[in-house]
Amino acid sequence: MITRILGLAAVAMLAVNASAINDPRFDGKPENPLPLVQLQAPTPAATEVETRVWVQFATPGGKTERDAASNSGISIEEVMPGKSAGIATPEAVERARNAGVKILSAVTLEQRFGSLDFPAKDSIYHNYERTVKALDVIAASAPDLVSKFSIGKSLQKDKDLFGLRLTRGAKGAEPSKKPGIVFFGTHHAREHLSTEIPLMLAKYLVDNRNQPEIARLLDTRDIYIIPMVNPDGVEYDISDGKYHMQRKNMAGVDLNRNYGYGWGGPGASDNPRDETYRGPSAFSEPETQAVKAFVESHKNLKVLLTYHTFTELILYPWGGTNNPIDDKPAHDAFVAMGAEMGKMTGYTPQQSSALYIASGDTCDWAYGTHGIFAFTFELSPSNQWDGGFYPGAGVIDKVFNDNL
Ligand code: 0X9
Ligand code: ZN
Repeated sequence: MITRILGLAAVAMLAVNASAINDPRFDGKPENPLPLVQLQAPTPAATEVETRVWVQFATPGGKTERDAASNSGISIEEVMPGKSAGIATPEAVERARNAGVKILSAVTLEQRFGSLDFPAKDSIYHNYERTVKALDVIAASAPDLVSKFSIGKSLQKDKDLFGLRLTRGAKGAEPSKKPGIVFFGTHHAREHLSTEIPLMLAKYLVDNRNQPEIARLLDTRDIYIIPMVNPDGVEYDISDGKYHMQRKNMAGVDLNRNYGYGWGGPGASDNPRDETYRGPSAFSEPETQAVKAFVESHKNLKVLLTYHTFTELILYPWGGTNNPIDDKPAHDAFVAMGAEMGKMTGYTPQQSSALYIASGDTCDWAYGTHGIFAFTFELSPSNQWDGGFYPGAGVIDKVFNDNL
């Protein structure tokens, strides 16, 4: 059923950007102005049909419209002056429109991203099997420093959520007395770069273990690296030689709305069809349950970093409320750490909710429940035109060095 055909004027809003020419996904051809899609409502018989759209909306009030879009179930992926864009079901677009958000354009994912074929040169990215092998190789290369462990199984039960523990003088995953840090990758399936960066970090630490600064870190810190929290989603995203733009786990839950602090609040949908579906209850998913159990059993964790893509941001709590953290020393520590890491990376530090309000994310829970200094890193690229979720293999080394 056609619910609405968007106004033609919106076509003009989609200017061709020259940088798209350099984007491997566009086969060297600049992007043509995009047609507007007819928004399809789902029919029960057509659940397999891809009806999600890439939607652009106006943000004359900035965060006001971003929050309204987030509250309507749009997963916001790109924030620009005066407008933002993301992925949404047709119903979420309609809800946003009804909430007063001006929709500038909506095109099918295929129209926006092409056929999503997995480019041969992206085969350097790690799927689940290659990730596990890489962890094995790193662990075997330094048995005195590295232990591989599992925090639990994914929803589809056949995949362990593996991680590496790097420290001198302790084995397995049992916490030590040293202050701990944990790095997570790929809560969101399509954000493949967020697997690569923590994986490369593990290898870098091992390869450079004799450099004085690294040796000091391995001596005095307990470092946990869990590069793929949502392996079922990752495997689905790259199945059949195509990208599927998968965000959620295979139960259709946005794992970054499923954490237990402020769960059910704003910016997280209660509609299972939406990109930002929070799940039936807090920690309903095996993947978030595994993270919870890991964090709860590692009281030495002081810092958590969770990698996402994209837009080159460093985000800290709160995400579920616009209020800043009450505890002034903690707030100031977040600001100082964000500023320092911003200088290192070139990324912009800010409170999560300043981007858009969203409840149930990893960091609100890690800090709110456990007092851990928790940051979401939105890796490169800085915008959709430079590749979005699928920026190609060529960016990996630079992004790693930026984040080192
Ligand atoms: O929306 C998210 O889950 C994260 N962005 S992403 O594009 N990778 O999906 C950002 C989470 C930051 N937290 C809040 N804004 N609350
Ligand atoms: Zn993400």
